[in-house]
Amino acid sequence: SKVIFSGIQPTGIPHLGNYLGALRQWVKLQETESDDTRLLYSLVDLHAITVKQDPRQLRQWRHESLATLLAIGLDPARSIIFHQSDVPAHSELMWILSCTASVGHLSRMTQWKSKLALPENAKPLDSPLQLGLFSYPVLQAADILVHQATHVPVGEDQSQHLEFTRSCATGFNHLYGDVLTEPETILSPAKRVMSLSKPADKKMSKSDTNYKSRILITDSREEIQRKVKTAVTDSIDGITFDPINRPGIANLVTIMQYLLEDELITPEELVKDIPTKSALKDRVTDVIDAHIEPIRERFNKLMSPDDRDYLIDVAEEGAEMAITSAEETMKKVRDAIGFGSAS
Ligand code: AQP
Repeated sequence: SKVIFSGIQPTGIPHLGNYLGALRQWVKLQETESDDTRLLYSLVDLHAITVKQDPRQLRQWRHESLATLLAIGLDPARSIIFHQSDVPAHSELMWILSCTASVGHLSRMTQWKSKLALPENAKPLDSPLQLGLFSYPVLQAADILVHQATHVPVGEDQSQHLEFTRSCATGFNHLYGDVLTEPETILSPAKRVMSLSKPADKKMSKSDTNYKSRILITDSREEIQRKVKTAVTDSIDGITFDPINRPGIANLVTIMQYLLEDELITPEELVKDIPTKSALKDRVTDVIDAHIEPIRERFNKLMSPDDRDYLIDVAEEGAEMAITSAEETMKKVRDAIGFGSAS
């Protein structure tokens, strides 16, 4: 049967890129998948520490990130929602996979290079690189394979890692027999939402030092308005949809289109009656605000002291179910390798 797994780093409140590229898809799968599909969504805190974190801040982010997952509509009665570090099997399988994973393949991954702002052709030994930042795709492979996921909904930036995950599964199966499942990638239509300050070449990102480059899914109307107002556009008169020559305008229009989710309206039609940049920005602000207002309200309620214990219970129950799911796989893995007594 089907198993869907995905994760998000608890490194701040998710932005519209995370939401449109991944999180909204998670909620939709909850609505469209039949009851026998297992859904697992993880707050991948072990990934968060590949860069320096302040422990108090990380604890706060873990709590807030769980609240955002519930605020967007994930239902703990349907989906297994858990903190990755509560399920030690993820780390155990990572070690096992790293005994067969290829360093050559890992060094072709582009994400550690972009986190260190290195050129694409940089090699691990040329850089001040921590082992964890280099090898975290192996942990990501373990996250997915430990639950025998068949499908993984992610944004386009993760496609390369999914390819690597499949190679980890084949590498293991080649040595030890057919134990691990090769997962398929599910890309949402909003593959890559761009930064509001560098729309031509940077994706919207949590770690961008310019907080105005991203809209958080809990931002107030005023914050949305302020950020959209300062979004970089161009000096061409009027509004046209032209992603190559007008990336700033195109990014705002596609954000609006993804949020409206009306397949019958093309971006060209959307901009047809909008005369000026300021009119476009007003319209975009309205659309974003209308969409995230209920999320923001549920988030604020979940963050109140009254709901603290509820969130702790959700995390505990999620961890328990995720441990059971992971153990089903780990029994087979340990058995295939020769650990434990023969069954
Ligand atoms: N700009 C984006 N457009 C579409 N999808 C995106 N995702 C991230 N940015 C965009 C998708 O969101 C999911 C969770 O992301 P994550 O927090 O685990 O990792 P990330 O890609 O590292 O997110 P950020 O915001 O860019 O964080 P930093 O700045 O730390 O790198 C993933 O499915 C991702 O594809």
